[in-house]
Amino acid sequence: MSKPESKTLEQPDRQWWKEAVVYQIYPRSFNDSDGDGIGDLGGIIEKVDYLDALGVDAVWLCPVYESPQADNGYDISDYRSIHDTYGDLDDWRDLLDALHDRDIRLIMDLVVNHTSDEHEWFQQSRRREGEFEDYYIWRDGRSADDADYDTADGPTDEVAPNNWEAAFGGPAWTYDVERGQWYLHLFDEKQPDLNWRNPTVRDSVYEMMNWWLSQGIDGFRMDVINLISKTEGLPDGDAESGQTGAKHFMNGPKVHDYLQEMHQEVLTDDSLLTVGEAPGAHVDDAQQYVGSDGDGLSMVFQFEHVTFDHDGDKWDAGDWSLVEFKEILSKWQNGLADDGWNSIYLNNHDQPRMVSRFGDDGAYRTESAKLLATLTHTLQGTPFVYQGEELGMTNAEFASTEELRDVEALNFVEAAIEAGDAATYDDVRDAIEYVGRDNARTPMQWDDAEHAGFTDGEPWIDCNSNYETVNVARARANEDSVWHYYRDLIELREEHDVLVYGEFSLLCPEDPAVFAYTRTLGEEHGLVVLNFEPEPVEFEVPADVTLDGLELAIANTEVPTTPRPSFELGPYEARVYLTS
Ligand code: TEU
Repeated sequence: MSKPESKTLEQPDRQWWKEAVVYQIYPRSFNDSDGDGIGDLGGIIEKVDYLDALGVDAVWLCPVYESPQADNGYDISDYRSIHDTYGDLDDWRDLLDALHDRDIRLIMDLVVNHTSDEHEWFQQSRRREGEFEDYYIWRDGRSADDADYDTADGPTDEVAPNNWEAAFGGPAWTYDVERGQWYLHLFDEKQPDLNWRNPTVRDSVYEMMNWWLSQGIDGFRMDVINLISKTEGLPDGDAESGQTGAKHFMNGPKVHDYLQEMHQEVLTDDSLLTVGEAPGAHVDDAQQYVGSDGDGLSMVFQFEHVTFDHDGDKWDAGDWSLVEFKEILSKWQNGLADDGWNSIYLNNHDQPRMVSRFGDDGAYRTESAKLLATLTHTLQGTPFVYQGEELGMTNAEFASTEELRDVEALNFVEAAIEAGDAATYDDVRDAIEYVGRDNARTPMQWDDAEHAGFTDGEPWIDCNSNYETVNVARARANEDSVWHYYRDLIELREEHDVLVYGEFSLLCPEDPAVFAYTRTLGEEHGLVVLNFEPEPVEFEVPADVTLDGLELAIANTEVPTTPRPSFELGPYEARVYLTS
């Protein structure tokens, strides 16, 4: 099993994971090899040459571990075995070898803020068996008289220990009759939070991580890793916007201690790519997670640029401005420029399809998909390509709740109707179709055969109805497709250090339509100009930006090869000029 030679070059701050483009695979929806309608490891192995042709350097594989699938695998019941629908450990090793044979690294998803309630640890904990008694966060209930909130479940005249809310709706506590106490779950009730204050829990996690490293993986994506430390005493949260209690579990008091210990116990090899998913993290938090004197993570997934229009509730998303979008991304570019590193993404398995969210999935689907790809591949940071975005896959239609699969969406619809905020599903359908997570989980579209070539069986979730025109086979046959544009961007980034290591500088911050910036690395310069509007706009290059030596490197339409001091940009037009 050959492991790709590290591309670390002579300069000390170079790392393969800074120069890499990472491809995210949501296994359930990627490719089904055995006809059960659910993607699997065999299906991924069938597509490794596809990944190689696209030119990606690493794969982030979402969870394939044993799980009851309450949250599609983010509820793990055995960290060291493979969910049988996906295959087994031999299949997993075959995938690892197939990727490594093509110099593609494998990053596994690490979900250790919580486990499944079907994990043996939780079963032993609820029975108060030995060391497992304190593996999770158990508390007695609170007298209803002492609380200004109600909790429907649990013993009469008792409410949950505090007023925290779960991310998927409802209280963050569930009463367990067997143990006679409440347990904390920041997500679904089938995802009990581990007690990270317990050193035995931490040791068990590190032992498991080291085992996976011994299998030959190249790093971890760490699920909600900034939630693992909760405020001592678990005090009530304020009724601030968003998830009640968040300030007591996001970037908590001991999170850096735990991550530094994890680094010491598991992650001392800095050729590993470690990316911490950090909902609610700001730049100053990230500087502690990734900085040279921080916790040792390579990078984090921040959420500001995908939640800034939520207005406290993701289902209210939609009213956003390019000026604010630019301000946020620039803040992160500059905030981690000197010490640390950015991940760059616009969608994933939790976010809607980027061309629908930030572009135009109608008349200008191709142009705007290429525009957004130009942004993600020319900002400073590691681009993460989510399966299907390289085709310009779009959000889907969900005509009824029967077509939904995601626990978050299903809970939202039920709660909205129960609370009287919606009379029927139709009253929340627009919100579901704009930001629901199922948009990203419709099957990968391989060709125009039935079920988009994803499965010979009945897919676990309907395919997007546009698969006959939006699919890999059609895209690879068309030199002008989004797919070829991604391949060209990946190649361009590989050939030009300025796109990886160059300093970012935003131009025209107040321009409501154009996102423009320069990249500078010694004598190498780059100018990126992106029109985020469906109409033509005039762009004036600021006088202090040198155009000397700049040649067109890539564009999503026919444009002059040398930049002029001012020019018109067509609808969703993207241009990248570089010094040769
Ligand atoms: O997501 C954490 C997280 O913040 C998301 O729940 C996000 O806020 C929400 O989905 C937006 O609608 C991670 C995983 O990526 C997600 O798939 C899991 O459901 C979640 O953690 C629990 O493990």
